[in-house]
Amino acid sequence: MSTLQNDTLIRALTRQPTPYTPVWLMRQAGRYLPEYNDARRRAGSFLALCKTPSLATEVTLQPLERFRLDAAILFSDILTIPDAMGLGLYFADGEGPRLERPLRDEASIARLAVPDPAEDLRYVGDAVAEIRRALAGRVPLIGFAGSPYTLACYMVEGGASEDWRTVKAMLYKRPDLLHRLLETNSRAVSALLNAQIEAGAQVTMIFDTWGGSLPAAAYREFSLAYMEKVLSRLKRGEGSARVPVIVFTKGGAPWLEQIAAIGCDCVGLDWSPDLGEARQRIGKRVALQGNLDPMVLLASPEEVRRETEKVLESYGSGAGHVFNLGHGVPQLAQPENVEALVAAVHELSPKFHR
Ligand code: 1CP
Repeated sequence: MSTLQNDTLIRALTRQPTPYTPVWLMRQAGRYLPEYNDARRRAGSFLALCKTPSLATEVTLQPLERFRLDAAILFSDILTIPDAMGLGLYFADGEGPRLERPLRDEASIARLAVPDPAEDLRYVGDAVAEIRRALAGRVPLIGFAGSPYTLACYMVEGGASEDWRTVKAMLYKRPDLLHRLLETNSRAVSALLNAQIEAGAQVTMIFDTWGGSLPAAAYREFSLAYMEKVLSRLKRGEGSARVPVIVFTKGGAPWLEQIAAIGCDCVGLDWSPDLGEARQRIGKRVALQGNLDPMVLLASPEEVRRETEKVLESYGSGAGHVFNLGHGVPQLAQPENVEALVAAVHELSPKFHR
């Protein structure tokens, strides 16, 4: 960690003072960048990008060449775990991810094994190591995985869903089966995150994209409890080498206090809560990441700057804020708007750190 030229992200995540608010963006590498689409074409597919460490490295660095971002995030996907479990991940053109063999019965869930990150997911650790070398200490590298529940959503449903009816039906009809799957997933997630940390990831983030689709009690039992298990198994290191952990539940605003209590360093917020109110609720215990509405990136640079300032003002003065969107960069975002966002955070935030 001492080799980092820019450690503002690490400092903000541990609520130490910084000269300005660090900024990175979920999905900062992706289809809104022409150079990403070019690399994807060369690779042949999205999965080939993920599975070829030199290409994953190239794509991870693309947004950093354009914008003054304060972090890199590993180019990969949460669905590499179900892929390594043999569920047959593929991407139909123009559609989201699909699994050939979704889990629908007791036997397939009982058969499921935790993938060995050194074997089936070796390309992930290799990409982390190669990205660290290429970054040469410019900014920290964030590793990530999906939450056990969010992975279960795709694994049971077989793909994206409006209402997640199949996994929720299992939750009510066969909670024992879902618990069994979540236990397997939590072991797979902690093993993959530990492998990323070992390979050089300096921050870890858990994406709980679909936990927010559950009622409060079910969220605690089926999503939050398993993220807590993941955190308890992480080899986070100590002192200046300690790896901070960010937990992001989309739609998790009603449960911020409970999320802040599972042992994470930072809670990621989607665009819905007022950042100042979230800070009042949990800002004494954890750092906060967020929470500009991604759709602001479909407006003009002036509007992006104005909305960015509102988010900074809402958090107010002091340490503990990592600027981000409330969810990923939309595919139709103009790169000049992303540029305006990053520039605005660097220009407008120092006054909140004096
Ligand atoms: O090129 C393409 O067509 C693929 C588009 C794409 C990209 C760029 C997918 C397919 N995944 C990714 C990369 C990705 N996925 C990153 C890279 C790092 C970054 O720059 O941020 C990360 C962190 C993810 C994580 C991810 N994948 C999540 C959690 C975060 C979120 O967006 O909520 C989820 C739910 C996925 C599944 C997934 N993979 C891809 C898509 C389009 C989806 C979402 C499917 C759905 O709508 O349910």
